[in-house]
Amino acid sequence: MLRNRVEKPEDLNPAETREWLESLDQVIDEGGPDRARYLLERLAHRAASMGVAAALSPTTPYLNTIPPEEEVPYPGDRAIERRIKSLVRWNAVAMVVRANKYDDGIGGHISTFASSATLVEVGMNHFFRAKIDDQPGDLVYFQGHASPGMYSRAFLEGRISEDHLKNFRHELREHPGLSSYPHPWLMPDFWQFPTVSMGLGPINSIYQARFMRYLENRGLLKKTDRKVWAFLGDGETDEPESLGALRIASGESLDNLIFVINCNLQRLDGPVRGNSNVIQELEGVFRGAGWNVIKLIWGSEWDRLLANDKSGLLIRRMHECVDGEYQNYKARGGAYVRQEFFGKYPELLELVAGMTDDELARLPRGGHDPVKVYNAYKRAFEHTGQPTVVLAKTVKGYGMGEAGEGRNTTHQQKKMNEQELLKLKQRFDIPIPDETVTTVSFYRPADNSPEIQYMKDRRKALGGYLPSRRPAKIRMLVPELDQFAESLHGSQGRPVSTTMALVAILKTLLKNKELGKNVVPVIPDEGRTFGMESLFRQISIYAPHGQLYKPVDSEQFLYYKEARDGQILEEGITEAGSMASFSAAGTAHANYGLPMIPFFIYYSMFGFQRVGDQIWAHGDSRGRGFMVGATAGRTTLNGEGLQHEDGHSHVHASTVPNCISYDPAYAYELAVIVQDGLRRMYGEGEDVFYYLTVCNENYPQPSIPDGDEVREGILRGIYRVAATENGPAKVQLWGSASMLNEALRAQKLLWEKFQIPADVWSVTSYNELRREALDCERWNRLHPDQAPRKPFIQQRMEATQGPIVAASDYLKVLADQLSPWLQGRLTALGTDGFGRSDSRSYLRRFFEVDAESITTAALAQLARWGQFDPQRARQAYYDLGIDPEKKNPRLS
Ligand SMILES: Cc1ncc(C[n+]2csc(CCOP(=O)(O)OP(=O)(O)O)c2C)c(N)n1
Ligand SMILES: [Mg+2]
Repeated sequence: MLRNRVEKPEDLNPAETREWLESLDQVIDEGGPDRARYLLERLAHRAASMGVAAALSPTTPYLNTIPPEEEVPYPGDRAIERRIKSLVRWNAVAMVVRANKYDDGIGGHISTFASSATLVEVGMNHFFRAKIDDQPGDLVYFQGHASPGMYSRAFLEGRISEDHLKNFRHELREHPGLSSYPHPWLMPDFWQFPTVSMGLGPINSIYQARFMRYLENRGLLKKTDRKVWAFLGDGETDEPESLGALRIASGESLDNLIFVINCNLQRLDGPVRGNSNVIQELEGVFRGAGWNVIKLIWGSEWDRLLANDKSGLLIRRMHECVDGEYQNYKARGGAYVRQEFFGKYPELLELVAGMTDDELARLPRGGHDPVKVYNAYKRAFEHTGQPTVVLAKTVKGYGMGEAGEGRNTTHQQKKMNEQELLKLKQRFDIPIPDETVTTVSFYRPADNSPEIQYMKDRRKALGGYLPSRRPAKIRMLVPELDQFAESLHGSQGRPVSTTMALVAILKTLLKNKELGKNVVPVIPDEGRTFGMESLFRQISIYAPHGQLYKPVDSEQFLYYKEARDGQILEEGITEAGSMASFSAAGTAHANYGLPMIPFFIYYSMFGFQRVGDQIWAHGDSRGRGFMVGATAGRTTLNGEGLQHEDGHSHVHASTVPNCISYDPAYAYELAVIVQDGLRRMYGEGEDVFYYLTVCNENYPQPSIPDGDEVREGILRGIYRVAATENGPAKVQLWGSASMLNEALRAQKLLWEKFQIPADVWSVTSYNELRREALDCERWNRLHPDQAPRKPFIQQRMEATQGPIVAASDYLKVLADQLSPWLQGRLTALGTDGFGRSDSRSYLRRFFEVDAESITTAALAQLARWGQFDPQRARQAYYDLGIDPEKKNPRLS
């Protein structure tokens, strides 16, 4: 059955039913709704214990949650607010229509904001508070493609100019432009949250509300009644990210979170749930997940009809219709509504006999009725103990009439002709001259007009304008490098992995007086895998309700400790949730004025390729912090095989412009990188974030060689770790992370078996080397008359000789990125192909990145260069146990 309602069974004993209902009425009258709810719950329990399954439905009738008698009067001036809203509507439409008139196909959306204007305006005039004094205000996630509405309002508020509006989607011209969607990267003083990739707003807002509580519970932020509001599309709820984290919000009693779902019943191609009813479906989902649900379906004019309908048929008819039909009622006009909706029952036709077709067409939906919206928001705001969702029924393309109201094509409607625009003006009584309409001009009343004054006064009362991004200037005193002594001075022969080294660095930071409390470890259920369990006890796991049980390992010193002020965000198995926490923490300087330092430590395979879109959004958000891909490297994570062994995250990382990535081999490299990262992000306030891979292979960690050159090389991406002792090097061997050990072993093999001297280099970041080389090249291209700049990689390699063989645990393309600056010297070895379950030595042989493969590759290159006998080079494969005819790992 497609309909998501439970069909009502036949009433076998109406008199008995009536008695029960009357008793309930009496309870509500005498004891109030809470008492009634209590009794119903008791009844449901009793019924369940007697085998009456699912006695209560997850949905309530298709009516407004708040009955008219419980509504409070509207606190604002409705007439002036309507005029303001009409002006906002007009300029939003004009912006898109103009943009496409002068630049066909530039895009933009009209119909989405048309449907959500009242939802946004009521919030802007009465609820959304900006930062007041040092108190951060509400955080509002606006629906991304409703951006014209936000720009239009900002224009009326006097925050952006007419030039801005004219240059909507013209960001690159001489005048200031407006970005298509909310992008803090592009408009850093305006947008806070990049929401336009559907699903990211919802999940990020949940974790934002959670992080707000985390800061409060840890005593870092004063507790206030500030809220996180998130506007979602109903189609957007199909994204797994939208609904996948509802549990977090209810489980942690996030009554600081309010979702407003704009249920215009349509998405891009057509109806969201043509055959059923999206509001009922969402009600069931949210109620089941423990949220407070406020349905806002019918506008005030329906109250009278409902009150006058003694037959009960109106509610029945409301239930019978599916969303596809509701869409028709708005697209096809009043006569159609009379015939198809009310016409089903003579009693209902009678009910609306005194109404004109026009009045029937205009019977408003709840989301377009300011009184209803105000009441829903007020109740949501006051609700405690649970997050709230407001399910607001609206019309997509509201007011666009034949140009798009309720039409399947409306989402992409970007043009309206003069007649359609004039109708729009009439429809909303937009207070603008006709000429403004015909020329599709923008319109802003004078500063001292009642409309502008009202808008400004309301925003002033609510603390200022929104959206508005105001990052705190970050100038933290970051620890000097010598504070990481443990990492710098080697492990004295003890085998230690870079994961352990990272944990040691983290512990050092946690103890730091200046910034220890700002560190936010974020772990998706892999703490033990990475040897971090000692932190559980040391700094505790965040649990807003504390630890309500005696942990099973409580007898042990390092037990699983949860606490209300715990510092670790132990997320459970959700990389998406963890990434959302990482972003909330990494942007805390902008949203709360607090420079938090997140370390998101996870299985590297489940990072970039799993939550890449969120990482991209983190970059857009100008987020800071360290992402740490642990158990990295396709051949270094042995045993786990195809779906676990990451050999490409660094390639992904290279695509995010402000993500700085490193693949370090040694503990001291990590210390240098983390210290410099802290300096750049938290000392200097740079808008970058870091991606580090760490591995679980244990080997002795050397101490840092002397000299500034080493530190510089680590940070810029390459430095020499072992010069040959055996005469001038004929080959250059590059290794990264665990592969550096293979390169060192190859150096030995080359000398001992073939008397070829080689230098060995640690490449900490191919990505950074390439970026710098590209920057130089670009500068040279733009300045042909000046002495060319030399990329760092060329500076380092020009005085060396022989072929270069690079071995990494990642795709060959990672090293190949540097080929343009190496005059054909480079042979890249890497791990292209699906991983396998086996031990490291087999994996490295399979992918041809082990010492023997490096050695033979070097000999093969020397042979091609005429510096080594080709027959000997071929024989070397057999001598070193490699079958040159072995299968290609790329697709075997
Ligand atoms: C992840 C993702 N997929 C696809 C899109 C393209 N897209 C933009 S808006 C839209 C339809 C949105 O429908 P809905 O969420 O119901 O919002 P409405 O415009 O109806 O308010 C789509 C498919 C996107 N922005 N993000
Ligand atoms: Mg929609």
